[in-house]
Amino acid sequence: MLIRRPTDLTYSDVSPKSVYTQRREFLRAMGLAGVAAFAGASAWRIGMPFDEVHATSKLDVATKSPFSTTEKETPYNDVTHYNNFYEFGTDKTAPAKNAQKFRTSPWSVSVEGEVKKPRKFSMDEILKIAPLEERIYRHRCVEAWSIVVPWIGFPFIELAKLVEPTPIAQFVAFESFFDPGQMPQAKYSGLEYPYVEGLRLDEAMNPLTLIGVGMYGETLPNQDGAPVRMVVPWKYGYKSIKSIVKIRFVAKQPPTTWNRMAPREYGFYSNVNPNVDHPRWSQAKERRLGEIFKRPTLMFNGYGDQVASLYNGMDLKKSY
Ligand SMILES: Nc1nc2c(c(=O)[nH]1)N[C@H]1C(S)=C(S)[C@@H](COP(=O)(O)O)O[C@H]1N2
Ligand SMILES: [Mo]
Repeated sequence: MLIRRPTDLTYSDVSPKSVYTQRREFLRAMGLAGVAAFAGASAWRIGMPFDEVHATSKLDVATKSPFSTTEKETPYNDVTHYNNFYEFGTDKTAPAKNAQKFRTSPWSVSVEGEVKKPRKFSMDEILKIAPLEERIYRHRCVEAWSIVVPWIGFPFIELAKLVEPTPIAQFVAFESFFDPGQMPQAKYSGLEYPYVEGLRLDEAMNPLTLIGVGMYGETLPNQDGAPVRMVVPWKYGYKSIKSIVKIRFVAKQPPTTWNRMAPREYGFYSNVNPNVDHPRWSQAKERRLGEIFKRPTLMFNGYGDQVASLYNGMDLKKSY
C-alpha cells in the first residue's frame, strides 16, 4: 500500500473549483443569487427540483486523506437519489423524497457501555473531535451497485480515545434515530427499528473506519444519513449505519438489523466478498452508478491491504 503523508491543504485547495463556479452560474441563470444563502449549498445542483432542495451547508476540511482512491467520483445526483434508508421507504428513490423534512438539529450522540468516560456529544462537539478529512472511498452495496464518494469525517478511533473503552469492550453497537412520526414509511419496510449495526472492536478501530459528517464538501443530505453516520468501506453498504444516536461499547457480538431480518443472507461480518454469493444472487460483479458495464467486485472492496489481516484464521464462507 502506498502511504503518502497527509498534507495540510485547506478546503479551498482541495475542493473542486468548477463546482462552485457552476453553482454561481446556475443561480445567476435562475435569477436566484439572493436565495442562495437561504436555500443552503445544494440548490445549484443541476436537475434537482426545488422541492428537493436540501438544507446542507458547506463544511471545511483540514486535510485530504492519503487513504483516498483516485477513481472517478460518482456524480452527486446519483449518490443522493439512489439510496437505502428504509425508515423513509424501501424504494431506492424514496429517501430523497421522504427524508427532506427530517429534523436533524438539535442532535446528540450518546456514547456509553464499557467505557471509562461515557458521555453525550452534541453535533458541535462531534465536529470538533478531530480535524475533518476528505476521504474518497469506494462503496459497494449488497444489491450490487457501487459508488465512489468524497466523504468528510474522521477516524472512529478518535472518538474511542475520548471515551476510553475498558478491556471488557470487544464490539461496538450502533443505533440509528427512530421516530415513527417523522418516518411514517418505516412500518411498511419489514425491518425492526431502531436500525442497529455492529462491528468488532478491532474493525471499528481500523484507520479506514470513519465517522462520516459530510460529503462533496458539504454536510450530509438527510437521505445519506444526516447528520452523522458510519462509513466502513470494505463492508457491504448496510454496515454503514445512518443518522446515529447511540454508540455502545459491549462485551458480546451485538444484533444487527439485516442479520435479524434474514440471517442466512446477511451475516455479522458482511465483508465485500466476490467469492461468497448472497443466497439469491452472485456477488462477483457490480455496477457503478452512472455506468453501463459491470465491473468485477474486489475482495474487501479493494481494501485488503489494510484489513485482510483482521480476518486471519477465519473461514470467510462461514463468517460471512
Ligand atoms: N438507519 C439506516 N441506516 C442504513 C440503512 C437503513 O435502511 N437505515 N440502509 C443501509 C444500506 S442497506 C445501505 S446499502 C447503505 C446505503 O447508503 P447510501 O444511501 O449512502 O448509499 O446505508 C445503510 N445504512
Ligand atoms: Mo444495502
